[in-house]
Amino acid sequence: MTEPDNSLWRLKQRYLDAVLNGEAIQGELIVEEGLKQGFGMFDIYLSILIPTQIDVGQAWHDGKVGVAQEHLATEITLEQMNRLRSQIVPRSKLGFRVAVTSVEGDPHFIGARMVADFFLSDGWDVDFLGASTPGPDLVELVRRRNVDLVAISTTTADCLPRLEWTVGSLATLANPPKILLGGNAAASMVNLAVDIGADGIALNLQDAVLEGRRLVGIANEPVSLSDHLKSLGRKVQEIRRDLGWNQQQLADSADLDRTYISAVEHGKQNLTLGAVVKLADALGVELVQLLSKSDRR
Ligand code: B12
Repeated sequence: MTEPDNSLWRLKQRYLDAVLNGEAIQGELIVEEGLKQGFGMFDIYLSILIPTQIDVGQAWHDGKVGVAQEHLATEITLEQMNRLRSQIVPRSKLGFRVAVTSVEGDPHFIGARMVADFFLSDGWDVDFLGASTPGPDLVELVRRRNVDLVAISTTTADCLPRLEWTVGSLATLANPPKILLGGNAAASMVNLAVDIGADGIALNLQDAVLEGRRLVGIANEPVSLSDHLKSLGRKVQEIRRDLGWNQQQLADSADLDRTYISAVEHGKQNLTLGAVVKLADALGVELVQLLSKSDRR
């Protein structure tokens, strides 16, 4: 597949090289460059940090990089996440508390940390507990802090028995929280949530927050104009990439300026209806597909 002017993709490739070479400062500069280009924290998580972690994991799995190199790369990414998190400006407080952790026995916590960051930015009070919280301690904390939602990440399948125990124990609390599952092992088992008595499962960061909201009953909050524009921008970019087009090709086809397309894709352009129609026509999709609230196509 061609990856023409896709600047995020290029940043990701450079970031991957940097972390694999252990160049922390270079990694930071690339993230900084992304921010200067107008990408937000979420673009950087979704299009740079996550794909990099997956590629690092693959390289490790294939024996191309050693454990120490993987650890170094992962630490650089955690450092960038810490930096990006410090810049989060949460939406107004929702008044709901979520506790996020990986299941007992599971040392993977980067996915859980990202989920926690998405909740933070959505206005939740977030208790991030890190990796491998012992089940009984988690239950006690949830009881004591009146947690509304517990989000548990499970990456390796051998932790599933402990996940089941934890979910079962949380359900016995006098004021039981809603329980949301996620992570590689959870995601590979379609009926897992139902089977073990959890309330929901989500496969990615955006759906984690949507599902969390739905579970505690705040799913139907009005979406701000800025969120609509970001969502529309993401869809335009996704469909354009699927077509293998660069921004100039889309601009030509829609009879719009390339800088306009760039602003749209970054969620920074308050489009006229006429421009949305032109974009939908050029991309060959129905208008409603660009305007619907869901990120899924
Ligand atoms: C970094 C890493 C580690 C680090 C973890 C460091 C840390 N602080 O987290 C360390 C070195 C500790 C580690 C250890 C091991 N690892 Co490891 N690790 C990885 C690696 C390279 C990256 C993980 C990562 O950060 N991914 C990026 C995040 C963002 O992705 P994610 O976790 O999937 O999260 C996304 C979604 O799943 C979802 N999500 C995640 N959590 C949640 C939670 C909720 C509630 C929701 C809604 C959504 C959600 O949102 C995220 C964004 O989309 C992966 C490779 C890979 N492909 O992922 C292997 C990988 C996960 N590890 C693997 C393995 C096998 C291990 C070990 C067992 C290896 C060993 N033989 O020792 C050990 C575990 C030992 C143990 N005690 O159990 C396998 C897992 C295979 C499997 N499914 O069983 C992988 C896939 C590598 C591979 N290809 O074989 N690992």
